[in-house]
Amino acid sequence: MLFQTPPYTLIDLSRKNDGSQDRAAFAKDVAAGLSQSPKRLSSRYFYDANGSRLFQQIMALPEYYLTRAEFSVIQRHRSAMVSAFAAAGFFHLVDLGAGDAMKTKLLLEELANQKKNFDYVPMDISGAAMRELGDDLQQTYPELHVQAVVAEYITGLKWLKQHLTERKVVLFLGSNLGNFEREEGMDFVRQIRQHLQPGDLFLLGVDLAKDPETILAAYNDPGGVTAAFNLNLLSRINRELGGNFDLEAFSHFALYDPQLGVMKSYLVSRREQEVYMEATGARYAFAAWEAIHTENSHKYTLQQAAEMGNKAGFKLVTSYLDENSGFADMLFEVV
Ligand code: AVJ
Repeated sequence: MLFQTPPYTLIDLSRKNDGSQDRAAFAKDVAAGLSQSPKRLSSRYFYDANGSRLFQQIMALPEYYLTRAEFSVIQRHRSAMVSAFAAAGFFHLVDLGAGDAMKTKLLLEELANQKKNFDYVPMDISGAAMRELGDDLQQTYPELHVQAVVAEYITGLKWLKQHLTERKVVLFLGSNLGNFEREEGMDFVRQIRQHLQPGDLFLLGVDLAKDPETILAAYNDPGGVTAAFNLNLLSRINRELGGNFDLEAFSHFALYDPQLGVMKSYLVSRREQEVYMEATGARYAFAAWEAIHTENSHKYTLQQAAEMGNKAGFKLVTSYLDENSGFADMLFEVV
């Protein structure tokens, strides 16, 4: 579907209907995850309206260094980034999981100042986010050509390959790769490569391995915002699937494995209990202190991330770092 709202275009490739398909898929995933041992729920379900608001609050926490670190990477290096992006003339700036594009706006500002020739293609699963961003950019940069795409990553990449023929610079910022398992992450970088052409660029935001205490604190804030974010998954199941989770009977627990470089989050059942879900008409039993795994946030070394890019068919151009060398935006070129 295509809505022309000059000068920005909204391309909606999301599964529409009445949302019942999405609800059924959600119910199926939750039922499977709660029936298996060990129990798990996917972090992709964190982001309903409430979860997105809580994630915004996380980004503002002093402990959650990632957002500020990447902001600083871009602030320090945006002039060089923009020169690299525009080295071969016109390009499509593609922003995977753009959200409110808080960090990308620094690049847009620099691109506008340097009068570079490009258009902007933000992609996100949230239609609301893309409409807000489109309206917002229309105000700030009335001259900028924006094509906002509402889609899941792979659908968006396919659309890109089919519809945009000129040079592309793809951004995948915010350590969003971290939620994938190592193998899945590798696979995803390969997918990105397969939807690009030689000469195209890929900028990957990577949270680097660092002091385990620093990492742990970012996912275990004393004010309990991260706990609320994690527990929202259970509230969402209550709201959308007719669950009867008692939120008082579960606690957020986070741990970092410094050898695997992975931050893991859990919801721990504080007592033996049963939870009922209307959507499946089934009950799910929890032993006392049984945990549900809800999220992985993988951390990489520069070497690991470079190797991943190389294996996928990219060549590392350069790594832009923040002042503490804790976060990298790594620029890859398709070979
Ligand atoms: C949005 C996936 C980058 O893993 O750091 C923040 C999500 N989870 N606190 C991350 C998150 C708990 C975040 N990402």
